[in-house]
Amino acid sequence: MQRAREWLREASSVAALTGAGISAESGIPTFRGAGGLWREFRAEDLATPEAFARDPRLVWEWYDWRRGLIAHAEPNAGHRALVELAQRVERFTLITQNVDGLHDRAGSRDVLKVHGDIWMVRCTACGRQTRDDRVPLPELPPHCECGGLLRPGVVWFGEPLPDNVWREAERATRQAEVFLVIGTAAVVYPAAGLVPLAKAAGAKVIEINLDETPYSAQVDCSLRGRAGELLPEVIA
Ligand code: BJW
Ligand code: ZN
Repeated sequence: MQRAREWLREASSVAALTGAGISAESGIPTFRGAGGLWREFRAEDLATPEAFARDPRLVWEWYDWRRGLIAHAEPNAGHRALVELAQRVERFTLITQNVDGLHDRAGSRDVLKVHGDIWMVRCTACGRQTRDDRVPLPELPPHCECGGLLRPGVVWFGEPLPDNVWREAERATRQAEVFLVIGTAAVVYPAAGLVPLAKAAGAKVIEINLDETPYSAQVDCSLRGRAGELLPEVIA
């Protein structure tokens, strides 16, 4: 912990990659592990273009349920610690796999959302993207003004990440002197690949997670515990 604190204090360039674990203390279920199920489905069953093609209503019911949870949740001490860190470091980039928008609501700016945003919808017919904050949605599945079926503005398995966002995430990772990996199982690629990329580019990598991950043995400092408790301590 002490070493990690010093690295962060001395660094002029820091990047952080967050996952579902940072929002767990806000009451948002994670994808994997305890509480990672919705009805009898796993994320891998629902977060795919195939699942949506087969049963758009079922997939939308899952998203509508999650949008309701998120709308009633508040950012926690972990989200807030990253806002504070950004104010102190010369160059700070926040990369998140989360679609919940809690980093924005905590006050983080220019968040790189590599898996999209649950509050955005995109028309599968005309391609129009809009924000829709309504909870619950009045119609499931929702439709566009053009009559086309709307889909959530998120990245499903087998789909490419938004190009510009991903390029920025890679660039920030290569430049980082310190790279924080927070609350992610680090099993979904290409996002998880940012961890070895940071390491190869010479960053000190600090992991914060309740459990071990595939990268725990390779990082420079692995802190075990809750993000909402450890992050405020490590930036202190
Ligand atoms: C705490 C805590 C607390 C809890 N404090 N910690 C075989 C090998 C390698 C790759 C592949 C492969 N087969 C297929 C692939 C590719 C695939 C992939 O990676 N699959 C693996 C699962 C095998 N990847 C893709 O398909 C990606 N696209 C792609 O590769 O495109 C290629 C392409 C190029 C060109 C054209 C076409 C295609 C896309 C991946 C999209 C992932 N999408 C989702 C859904 C987003 C929308 C939504 O939210 O519904 O993203 S899946 C889901 O997993 C979501 C998450 O962002 C993502 C990562 O999950 P995360 O954040 O790690 O959460 P959990 O729940 O897994 O972990 C929580 C962690 O927190 C745990 O470790 C806890 O211990 C910890 N924790 N409480 C601290 N309080
Ligand atoms: Zn349309």
